[in-house]
Parts: sequence; C-alpha cells; structure tokens
Amino acid sequence: MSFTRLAFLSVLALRVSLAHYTFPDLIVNGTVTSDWQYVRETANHYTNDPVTDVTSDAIRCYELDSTSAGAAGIATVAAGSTVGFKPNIDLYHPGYLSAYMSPADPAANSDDAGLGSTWFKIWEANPQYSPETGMTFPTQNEDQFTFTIPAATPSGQYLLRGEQIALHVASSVGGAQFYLGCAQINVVNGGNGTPGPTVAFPGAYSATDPGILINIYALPAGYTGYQAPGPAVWSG
Ligand SMILES: *[C@@H]1O[C@H](CO)[C@@H](O)[C@H](O)[C@H]1NC(C)=O
Ligand SMILES: [Cu+2]
Repeated sequence: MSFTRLAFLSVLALRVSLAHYTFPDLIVNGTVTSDWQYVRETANHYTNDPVTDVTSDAIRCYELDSTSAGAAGIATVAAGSTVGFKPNIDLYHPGYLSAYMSPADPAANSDDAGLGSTWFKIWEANPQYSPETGMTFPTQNEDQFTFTIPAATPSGQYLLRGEQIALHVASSVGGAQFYLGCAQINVVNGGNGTPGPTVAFPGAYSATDPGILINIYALPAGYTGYQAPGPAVWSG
C-alpha cells in the first residue's frame, strides 16, 4: 500500500472517529449567530460526545455547568419566522431531527427554565421508509436544520431545544446518540395558541422506544415506518 493511500485512510479513520458534533449556533433572521451566543454552552463543547442516557438531566439541555444559562444571550425571534441550528460539523450520522420549546419561567437565561412537563414539539424530520428503498435519511450530511416558530405561539421567553437522535448504533439499549442544545429566545408578535401536548426532559423518552432502540440496517419483517419518540408536533 502506498504511503499516500495509507495517509488517506488514516485521515478517513480520524474523520469517522470525530463524527460527533454540537449545535452551538442559533440561526435567526437568516443569520447564523456566533458559537454559544444564544445556545447554552453544552458539556460536550470540547469532546462533541453525545448523551446516551435518556433518564439523565443532560437530556434536557446538556449544559456545561451552572454558568451556561447566564452566559448565553436571549435572541428576539418573531412568531412565524424561521429559526434553526447549525452544528459545528455536518450532520454526519443518520438520524431523526426535532425541535421543542418550553415557556421559560422566570426567564430563558434562568437555571430553572425547562423543568417539569413544559416541553412541546414544534418540528420534526423523520427517516423515510419504503419496502423498496428501505430506510433513508434525507437530513444526513446537512450543514444545518431550520424550521418555523408556529405563528400561534404566545409571546414570551422560551428555551428552544434542537436535537438529533443519531441511529447508526441504536440496535442495543443505550446505543442511540442524542445531540442537542437549547437556545434562549424571546418570542415577539406571538399568537393565542395553546401549545401541547407537553412532556418533561428527562421523561419524554424511554430507552426502548421503537424510534430509539432500532437496528436501521436490519429492520424487522413487516416494518411499516419510523415511529418518532416523544409527543406529536404542535403546529399552532
Ligand atoms: C430578528 O428580527 C426581528 C425583527 O423582525 C428583531 O426584532 C430581532 O431583534 C432580530 N433578532 C436577532 C437575534 O437579530
Ligand atoms: Cu458521532
């Protein structure tokens, strides 16, 4: 084997081993904001390692420490506008994407925001399935994901939680990898909707949910499609 080819393969191996990520950048008003400007800095800001225990507090916002909330700003966002998250590298893993919101009390940058059954899902991007093609992942390798804050969302401060559940090694309990972050936002020009159903983090997921414990390379006979974990999407 030539040295060049060996070097190439080493780089490839390195890239695979580093294929974890964070979601440090909130996208708002068509602009990618700075790292951790509005997203609470996460404990994996250096390692990029995922959360793998759905019962841990880290599944909520994965904060670095008690300074994460106060250190990040609060972005003003109009209801009905497009927001999103940009990971630090492309979404290398196949998975399921979603976004949740929680009305923040007393403020989006308070440590207590996001506790209790306060989270509602506003968006998701499911793996696709057909018997002919098997399971496919339209969002894999994207460099960002964006979605709309429902126009009916009441004005006020919220945590906005973006998440990918990566499914490449999800065939055993604890194998699915949760990449996530929480942005602090202030929704303006809101509506009169009643967001729901609501869930708590931890609590929303079980390690054995069919959308979390799944062998995407060997789907069971008679498989009919991806079953997303968590509540139904509230579209306002
Ligand atoms: C986004 O645009 C709105 C006006 O529609 C403005 O009030 C808000 O400050 C902007 N947010 C950011 C983070 O730039
Ligand atoms: Cu990874």
